[in-house]
Amino acid sequence: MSLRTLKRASCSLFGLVAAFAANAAWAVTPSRFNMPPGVTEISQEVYDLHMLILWVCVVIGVLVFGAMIWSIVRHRKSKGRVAAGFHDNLRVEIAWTVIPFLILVGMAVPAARVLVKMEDTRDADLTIQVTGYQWRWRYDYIDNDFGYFSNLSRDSNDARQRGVDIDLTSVDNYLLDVDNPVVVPVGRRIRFLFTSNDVIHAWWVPQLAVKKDAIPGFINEMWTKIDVPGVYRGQCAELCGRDHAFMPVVLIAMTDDDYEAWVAERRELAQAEAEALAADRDWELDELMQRGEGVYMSQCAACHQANGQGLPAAGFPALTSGMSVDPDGVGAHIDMVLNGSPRNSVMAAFGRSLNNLDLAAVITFERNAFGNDTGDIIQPRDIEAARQQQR
Ligand code: HEC
Ligand SMILES: [Cu+2]
Repeated sequence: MSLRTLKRASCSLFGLVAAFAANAAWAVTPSRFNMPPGVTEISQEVYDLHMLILWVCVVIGVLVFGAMIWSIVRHRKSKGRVAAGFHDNLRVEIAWTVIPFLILVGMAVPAARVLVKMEDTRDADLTIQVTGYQWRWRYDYIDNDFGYFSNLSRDSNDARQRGVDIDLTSVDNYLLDVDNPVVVPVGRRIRFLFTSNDVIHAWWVPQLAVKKDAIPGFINEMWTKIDVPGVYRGQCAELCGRDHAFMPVVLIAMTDDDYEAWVAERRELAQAEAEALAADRDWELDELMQRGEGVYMSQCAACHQANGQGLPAAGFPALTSGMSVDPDGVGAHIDMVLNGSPRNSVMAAFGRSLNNLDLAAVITFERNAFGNDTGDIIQPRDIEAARQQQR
C-alpha cells in the first residue's frame, strides 16, 4: 500500500467517524442496534450513561488509533534502518498513567451515582416477590395476599414443541409471551424482591433497566417506577437449565384505576381458591378433569406434551396406557408427582409448588385423559394423606 492510499484511507476513516458523531439524530433515536432508552427515569439514566461512555470510547479510539496510524505513516523508515536506542521517559509515563486514571474516575462518578439510585429501594408503594422456578416465574403480591405462577404461553409452547416444521413468525411474541403476566400500576414506586426455588435465575426487563439475579436462599432487591402504560417483555438472563429459554417475563403497566380493578379481581380469585382448598368435600370427576387439564397444560405439557405422548427420545415418558407407574396403581402415581422421580431430577417434586387440590386434579386428569379412562378419582385428602405418610 502506498503512502498516499494509506493517507486517503485514514482520512476517510476520520470522515466516517466525524459524520456519525455529527449526526445527533443517530445518537438519540432508539435503534435496533442500540439498547432501548426504556420507560423509566432509571432506564433513561442508564441509557444516557451508556451513550456517554460509548462516546468517551469513540473519542479515545479515534485519538489512539489516529496517533498510531499517523505515527506509522509519518515515521515510516526503509528496510535496514538501525532503530534508535532510547528507553524510558518519565514525563510520558506519568502522563499515560494519570490521564487514563482521570478518565476512569470521570466515568465512575456518574456511574456510581446511577447505581446508588438503582439500589435505593426505600419508600416503595408496593412490593412484589419474584421467585424463579425451573422453568417459570412466580409473583407474590406481598401487600395483597395473593400470588400466581407465570408460564410460557401455550401458543409459544406448542410451536416450540412442534419444532422445525412451523413458521414461527405466525406465533405472536414467540417465546416472549406468558399465561399470567405480572401487573403493576404506573407512576408508583414498585419494589421487587428476587429469590429462587431451585437454581440461579435472573429477572430481566430491558425497558425498565431491571436485571437482577434470583438466587436460592437469598433475597435481592430492586425497584422501578414506570411512566408509560404498556406491555414490557423480558427473559430469564441466567443460564438455568434445559428450558432456560422458555421462561419469559411479561409485565403490564396499568393506570391506577385499572390496576385496582385487577387487584380486586385477583383477590376474589385467591379467596375462591382458598375456600375451595379449605372445603372438605368430594370433588366430582368433571371438576377435577377441568382443573387438572389447566394444571397439566401449564406445568406438565412442556415435557409430557399436550397429547400425553411425551418425547420418549428425550427421556420424557408417555402418560398413555402402559405408564410404568400404572401397574402399581394410584399410590405410585401420586408418589411420582408429589416427590419427583427417585431416578432423576428432571421429573421434579411438584409437592413443593402445587397445592393438594391441583395435585389431585392433575393426577385425576392424567388417569382419565389420553385414553386412560381408569375412572380413578383422586381427592385432595388423598394427597394430604400421602404427604402425612412421609413425615
Ligand atoms: C421437566 C420435564 C417434566 C415435567 C415438567 C414433568 N415431568 Fe413427569 N416425568 C418427567 C421424566 C423425565 C419422567 C421419567 C422419570 C423417571 O424415569 O424416573 C417423568 C415421569 C412421570 C410420571 C411417571 C410416568 C411413568 O411412565 O411411570 C408421571 C405420572 C409424571 N411424570 C407426571 C407428571 C405430572 C403430573 C407433571 C406436571 C405436574 C409432570 N410429570 C411434569 C419429566 C417431566
Ligand atoms: Cu431461569
